[in-house]
Amino acid sequence: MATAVIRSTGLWTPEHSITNDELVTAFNAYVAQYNAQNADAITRGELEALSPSSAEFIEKASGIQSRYVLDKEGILDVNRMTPHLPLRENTDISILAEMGVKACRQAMERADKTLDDIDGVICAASNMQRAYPAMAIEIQEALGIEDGFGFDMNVACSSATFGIRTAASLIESGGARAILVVNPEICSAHLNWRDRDSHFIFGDVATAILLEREDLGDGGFKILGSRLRTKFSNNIRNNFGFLNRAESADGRGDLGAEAAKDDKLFIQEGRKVFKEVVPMVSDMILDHMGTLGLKPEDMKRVWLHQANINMNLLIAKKVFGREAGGEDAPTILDTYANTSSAGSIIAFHKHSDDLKAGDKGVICSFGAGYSAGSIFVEKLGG
Ligand code: CO8
Repeated sequence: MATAVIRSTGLWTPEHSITNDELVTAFNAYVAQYNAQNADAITRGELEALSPSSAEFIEKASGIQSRYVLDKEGILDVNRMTPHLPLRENTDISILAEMGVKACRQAMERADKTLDDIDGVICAASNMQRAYPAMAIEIQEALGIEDGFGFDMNVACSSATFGIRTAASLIESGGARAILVVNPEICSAHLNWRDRDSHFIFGDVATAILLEREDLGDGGFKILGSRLRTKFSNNIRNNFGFLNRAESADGRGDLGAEAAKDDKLFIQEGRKVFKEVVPMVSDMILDHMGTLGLKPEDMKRVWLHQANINMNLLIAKKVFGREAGGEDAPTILDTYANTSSAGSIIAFHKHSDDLKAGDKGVICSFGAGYSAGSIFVEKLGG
């Protein structure tokens, strides 16, 4: 059986960034406006007054200091609090595909690969822009891969690791020579920016991973083993979907109003997620490590999903069996926030060049589903 390697990665970061202070200023202006407009109902006890957010809380509870977004203005506009991403013609490239293409091109450049080297595109992300045609096929078309295939998959925050496993299987079984796994994430469009508990959590980005059969090139990271796990949980949920129109009493399908309802956006029980996911993920990594005959001291680095700094420090401590720091488990959520499936790939992209041939590490995702994936890798020479 052939061996698959991660030959390179690509990263596209939006131009605009929002600091916690900017975000909290806008949120608190909304709170003041809401409370003033509903003062009578609040006094009568019919409505609850909203509480202000705080930049100190956000950084302490999550480690996030800022986030990149596609549209800053729409999010900070107190009367909108949603990014403005104008509708494009069907003849124009869609926004998700455009982001994905940029990340793919960088991954191809870094691996010195041409379009003729690539057989497939897997678009693996939390939210697709539409049901069909597949985003992956549009990315394949925009890149110019004439003879190949593309398909979409969604495993929420674990989409990238599940995508890597899928691409590696295709390569190992002879179904493809090289595959681009691409993770365009527009988290800002399915985040409720009016919700104090979660308004600070997400950012936008696109990453790409180029996987190839080992004998077709040099360098990169050999995949030593991969493991995928899921366990159903309602603690992270988004009820937006094609049934929303049919669910509405009048069947008129006012998707605008439906989509703005809170449960049609990201909702979570953050505390429960924290408590349940930390053991699930650390046990998975340690068990997988044992199966591969590896010990904590054999591990150079863990590139973890980027949701919460405290969560990552706890997982890294369990994996290494000692206090772990930024060298062991790099953090990118301080400037990117949670970018769903792309988080662990950004960490890998930015913090893997310094590894030496033979160094080992694990890329690990976790999130909605629950879903978790671990990809153990070893740096190749060349
Ligand atoms: N400002 C000030 N105070 C606040 C704020 C705020 N913004 N928000 C809450 N508080 C208050 C609360 O009211 C509470 O007050 P009190 O103690 O008086 O009741 C206090 O702060 C503590 O609140 P919490 O218990 O909620 O705070 P936590 O310490 O638990 O921190 C976190 C909240 C940061 C959300 C934390 O629980 C966390 O990070 N949990 C893990 C979450 C996680 O990993 N989720 C994964 C989701 S990502 C994923 O799977 C991808 C989904 C698909 C992508 C979707 C894209 C949109």
